[in-house]
Amino acid sequence: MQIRLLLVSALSLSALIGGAVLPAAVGAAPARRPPPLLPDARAMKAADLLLDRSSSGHRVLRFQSGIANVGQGPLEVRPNSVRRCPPSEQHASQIIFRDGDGNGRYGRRHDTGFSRRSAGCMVYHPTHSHWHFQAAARYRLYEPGRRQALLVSSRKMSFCLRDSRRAPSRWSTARYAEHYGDCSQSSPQGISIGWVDIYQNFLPGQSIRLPGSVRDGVYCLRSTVDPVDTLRETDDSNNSSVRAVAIQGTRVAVRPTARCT
Ligand SMILES: [Ca+2]
Ligand SMILES: [Ca+2]
Repeated sequence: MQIRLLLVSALSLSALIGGAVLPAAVGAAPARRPPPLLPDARAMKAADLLLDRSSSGHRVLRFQSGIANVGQGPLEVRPNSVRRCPPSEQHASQIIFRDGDGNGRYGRRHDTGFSRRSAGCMVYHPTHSHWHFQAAARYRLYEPGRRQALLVSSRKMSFCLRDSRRAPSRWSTARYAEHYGDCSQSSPQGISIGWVDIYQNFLPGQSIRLPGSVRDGVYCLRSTVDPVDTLRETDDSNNSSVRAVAIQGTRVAVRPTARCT
C-alpha cells in the first residue's frame, strides 16, 4: 500500500510539473535526425615519379600522391581530447555534417549540425607545428599480375588534410569554394567536396625504398587512402588507384595502367 501511495504521489507530481508537456508528447513522432552528408575519399594516381638515392645510398622511388573527396560532405577531422591516445599524439574526431535544411546537398551556411565519431589518433609534427591525421594513405609496389607478392609496402602515411587543388573533372563533383587551408595546431582540417589534398614527391614519406631484387621492368604502384578504414564515407571500394611504372636503371616512366589491372 505504501508503495502504491508513493507511486500515485509521484505520478501526481509529474502531472503537476510536466502536465502541459505530457499529453503533447504522447503519440508525437520522435524528432528525426537530418541524414548525414558523408565524404568519399579516392586516391589519385601516383604522379611526378623519379628515382633517387636515399642518404644511406639506397635506390628510392619518389612520387606525388593525393587524396580526393568526391562525396556528399566535407572530409573533416578535428584534434581533441575526447579519448586517450599515446604520448605525443592526440585524438581525432571525424565530423559528419548533416543535411539540416533537407535539400539533399551540403551547404556550409545551413548544414551546420554535425555528429562526431572517433577516427583514431593524430601525430604531432613539431617542425610543422600541427597535427597529422594518421593512416591517411599507404603505398605498395608489386609486379603485374602478382599483387599478393608485394615487393614493398610503405608504412601508413599521415597527412595534414587541406584543399590543395580541384579534383579531376572526370569525377564530376559539385564545385565548392576552397575552405581548408594550412593546418594549425588546433584547427579542424579537411578536404572540401571536389578538392584534392596533394603531397608532393619531395615531402617526407613520399618515396619507397626499392629492394635489391627490383630489376629493370614494369611494376605496379598502388596508392590506398584510409587503408585501415578509420573514416566513415559513402564508398569504401574506390580507395585505391594504381600506376604502371617502367623502371630502367636510374629512370622511371609511366606505362598504360592496363598492365596493372
Ligand atoms: Ca572512398
Ligand atoms: Ca543541405
